Amino acid sequence: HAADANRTDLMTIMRFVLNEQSKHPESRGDFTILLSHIVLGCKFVCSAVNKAGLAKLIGLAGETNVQGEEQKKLDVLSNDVFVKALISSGRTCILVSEEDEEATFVEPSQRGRYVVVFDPLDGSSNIDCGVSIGTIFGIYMVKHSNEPTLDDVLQPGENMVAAGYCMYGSSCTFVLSTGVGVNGFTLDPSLGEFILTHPDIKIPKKGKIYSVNEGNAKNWDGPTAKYVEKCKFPKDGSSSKSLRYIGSMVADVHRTLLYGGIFLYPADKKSPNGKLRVLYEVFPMSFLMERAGGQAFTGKQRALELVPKNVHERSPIFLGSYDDVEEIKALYAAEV
Ligand code: AHM
Ligand code: MG
Repeated sequence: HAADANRTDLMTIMRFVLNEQSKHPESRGDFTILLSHIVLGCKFVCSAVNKAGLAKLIGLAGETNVQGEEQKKLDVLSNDVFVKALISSGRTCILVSEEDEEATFVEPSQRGRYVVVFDPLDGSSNIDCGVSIGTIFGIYMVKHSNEPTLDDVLQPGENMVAAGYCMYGSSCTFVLSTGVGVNGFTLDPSLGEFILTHPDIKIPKKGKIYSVNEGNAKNWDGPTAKYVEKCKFPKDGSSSKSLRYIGSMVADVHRTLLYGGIFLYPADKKSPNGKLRVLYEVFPMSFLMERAGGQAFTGKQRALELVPKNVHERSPIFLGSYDDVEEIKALYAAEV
């Protein structure tokens, strides 16, 4: 379908989620309210990210704000906004953020049924040069709502009820799965609304791109090294793959989801568990990949079956097109 420039029937993200919820008569609208607070956080971060370069230039010109304090760092600012938005939604009971050492337990008067794990601003090494960064989140339902404990957070990824990310790039894109299918929304800045632009995203079954930090190659394990060698020098007559690596997980995964291919953050000798965090990086992205028809593998098991033992645990991850992940699984299986 050609895009209709005069479209008058706008499917906003809130309308979309309300529609989905109306299919579940037992739903009380709590999820929609929670999501509206996450969306607000993303809009705030989007606007802050867009102004960041400017604020910096003004700072360089010798300006400080009225209190004479330095600008709050963007990742700290984003975290503050999300924590406050999530608590004030009245629908959360535990929050785990990459920025906070400990999980936050919401006090009983503001407590709800959802656990939210998130990385408020991932890819921070890319902030200062204006490269795409993003927010990643996953949502669980609390198991024992009267007395929430860490046990409610340390659940396998397959228990998530929803996951998504927002990418602050050349446009601001919000990708969400509430369990069935994956949908993408683009912020219309003049409306301040996310509009459905990528309905029912399906990742191509096989891709032509691999995405990995090859600077770590000397420390890779056998299967990872073999796989990447195969991407460059295929022996089965297929053409070699292209390499794309932004170093910003949201951007690398977003491209993988739309164009197909594989994203790897493998184990290496220096970091035996890789770099990426299970709860708020590996799980949400694995959840989206599976819902879009792809796969996510840790080198040992299906990523979503992992049971984390602590909130900031890391895991190696290989995710993307079904057939491409199948190949890396076969190489690990041949190892043992
Ligand atoms: P961060 O949470 O400190 O920003 O690190 C996470 C980022 C991911 O976005 C990205 O996939 C990865 O780090 C890149 O790591 P590397 O620079 O080692 O390739
Ligand atoms: Mg991160």
